[in-house]
Amino acid sequence: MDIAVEKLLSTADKDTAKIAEKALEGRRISEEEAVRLFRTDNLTLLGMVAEEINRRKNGNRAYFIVNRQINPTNVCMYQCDFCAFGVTRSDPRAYEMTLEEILRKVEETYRAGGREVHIVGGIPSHWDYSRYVEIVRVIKEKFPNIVVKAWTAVEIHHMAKISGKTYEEVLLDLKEAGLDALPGGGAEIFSERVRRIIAPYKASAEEYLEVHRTAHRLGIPTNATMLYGHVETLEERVSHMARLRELQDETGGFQVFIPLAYWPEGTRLGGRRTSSVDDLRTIAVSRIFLDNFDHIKAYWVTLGEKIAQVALNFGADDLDGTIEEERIVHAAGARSAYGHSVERLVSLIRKAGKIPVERDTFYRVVKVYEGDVSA
Ligand code: V47
Ligand code: SF4
Repeated sequence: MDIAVEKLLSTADKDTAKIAEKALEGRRISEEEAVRLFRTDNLTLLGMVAEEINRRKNGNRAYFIVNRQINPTNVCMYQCDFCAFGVTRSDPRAYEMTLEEILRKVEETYRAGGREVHIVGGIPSHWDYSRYVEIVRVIKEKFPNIVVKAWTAVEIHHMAKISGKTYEEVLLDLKEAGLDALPGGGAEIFSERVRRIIAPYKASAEEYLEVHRTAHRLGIPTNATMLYGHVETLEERVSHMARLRELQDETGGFQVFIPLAYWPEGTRLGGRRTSSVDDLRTIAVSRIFLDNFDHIKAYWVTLGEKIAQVALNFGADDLDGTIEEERIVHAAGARSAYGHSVERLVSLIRKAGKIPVERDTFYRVVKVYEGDVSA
């Protein structure tokens, strides 16, 4: 064990030290212990324990990907109260991209050395099933080397509803068209109580988990998210992570966990931004609790670049990617850039004291940026 961690453990309160030692011995902590970690005032110890666990999994490396987010439309029938991105069709801000517009964006990404397009959007009531499948098919036909990470579990659930197909049939259609992976969006918080307040109309927790379970069975890897910092309790955060940990035990199909800090501007739900301390606690507790997840993402869009750098020393090992054009969280007031160059991401990671590693969607190494950590 790191000497600094050992020293901190000897000065920490007994309760926190006991849970920390258990985690450092590689034993799984309970939901109740995770809540106690959330409540500890010893943020330094929490961060050091999470980082020690991260280093055992990922060494001194931190990952990023050259990718692009494409949101084909912001028209959405669900109107979740925490979301400032989804609008009605008659809203002056409403847009829908044509297939040609989408392809132009993929081409730009491809020419810039991009490896992944991450496609999610609103859910318009007038789109038919074939449109979702066609978007994937056309991209893959023109750019077979680009990984298509597309459609959240909420979108898959919606496709099943409008087509009368099962999740398995929908996912097989998409896979045949060229789908490679599912992003983690739409999870929000699994608690029924919270879902009724913030997102009463879209897919339930059970439906989200069943879509991911089915994808894993079909060999489609997926990501998992948690939107925190609105009306949920710490117990509800931990219970959310527990359901993901349980499914991961069953399938092993999740690649990464992504805590998403809530941004309130322009939303019906309103409220306040999360504090940086809460952001770092959430990263650290998730790293400690989710012992069967290899990666924790410090999503620079919601955290901001500086806290994302600190998070890389609080248990996270991935920054996401260049993104190019983030719209969902920026609609709710995020102050981070819309996208970053590779040089900027490499510099952010180096200045956080880590070795930058460009990865693909599946965490295979593309390029290791050895060299001066202070550059
Ligand atoms: O599901 C919506 C969130 C998600 C707000 O899988 C908000 O690699 C903060 O899931 N404040 C979509 N967040 C984004 C997402 C994602 C992002 C990056 C990588 C991956 C991945 C997935 O954005 C939604 C929702 O949870 N969101 N509104 C808001 N006001
Ligand atoms: Fe629509 Fe997704 Fe926004 Fe909910 S979070 S309103 S489903 S775009």
